[in-house]
Amino acid sequence: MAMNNRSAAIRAVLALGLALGSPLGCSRDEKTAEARAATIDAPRTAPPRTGFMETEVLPIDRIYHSMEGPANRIEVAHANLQWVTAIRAEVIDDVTRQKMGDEFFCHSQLQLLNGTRLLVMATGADEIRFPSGFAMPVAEILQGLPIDQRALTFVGMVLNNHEPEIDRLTRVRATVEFHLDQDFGAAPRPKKLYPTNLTMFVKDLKEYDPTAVNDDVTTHCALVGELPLHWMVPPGKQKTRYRYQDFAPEGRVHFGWVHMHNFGVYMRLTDVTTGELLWQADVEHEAQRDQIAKISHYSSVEGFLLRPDHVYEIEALYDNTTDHDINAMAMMMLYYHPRDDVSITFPGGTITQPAALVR
Ligand SMILES: [Cu+2]
Repeated sequence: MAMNNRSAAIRAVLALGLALGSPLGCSRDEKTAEARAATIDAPRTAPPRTGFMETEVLPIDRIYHSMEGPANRIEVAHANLQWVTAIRAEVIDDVTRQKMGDEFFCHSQLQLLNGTRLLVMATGADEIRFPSGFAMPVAEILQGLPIDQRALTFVGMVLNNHEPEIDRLTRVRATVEFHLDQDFGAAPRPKKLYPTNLTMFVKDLKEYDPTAVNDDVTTHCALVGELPLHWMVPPGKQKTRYRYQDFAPEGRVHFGWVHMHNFGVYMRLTDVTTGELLWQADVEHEAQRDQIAKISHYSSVEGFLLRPDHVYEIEALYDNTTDHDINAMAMMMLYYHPRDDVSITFPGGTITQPAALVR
């Protein structure tokens, strides 16, 4: 995901809304003692605060395919993002301020200066909403970094696959939902979620060795750029797989989504050590044109276990129903709660590397 450099003009546009809920208080009602006891243990459910952030203007005046569109990065204020529970991104028309179609949205993210993408949204997955009782401690993650690294940026990229005769000024806007720590009073805090990602890597077709081929999987692909994470799919079906181990501390995954391009069918995650299929994201396409409508996500209070001593495998299926090559990616974003509620920070600059543990 190549981006513009960090904008020299730092523009903090995070507007902080006020909590809408009434303060938590005691009410003299008819509840039984038992019901009251249950209420005391429940986490506070006051509605979250909301904030907004927007890129600079991004003109769309021709076809831009995935990863090719205009993009912009701004710095956002992060001190109040103490417990982020949801974020949603959309492309808006800068003149009318109205939301445009999802087909103009490529991706958007909240990112650290070292490149770590904390919260990412992309085509077909424009909203992250953690299950109840979970949140990302964004401000705390920033506090765990060296002082010159404590900046949070917001990136948005637009695209246009369908309208060659277009001329519009757009922006990517995100709405973030969060709580201040003080909002919880004496109540328990949410369980902390941290990001990790599993990217599909392929081998360059130039080094193809037919003796090492597994017949149900494509191991070598024509690369789009230098990196083996963006490749071409010839007409027909193509399945790729990649294995990971020790990519995150032990914990449980409670939210996940995947990024695929048009003609993606599914991406799935298997615990090879136990043989268990942990989850599968299915891609829905629009009926009338080549456009992802929606990609299913994973969200669970129960979650599934990640262990550093287990081997995990991602598998992606594409079905290119056109008569020409198309380009592809497959990336799985997972949000996990570390065992023993340890705090995680990301000094290393990439979230595919094991993160540093801070107790
Ligand atoms: Cu992509």
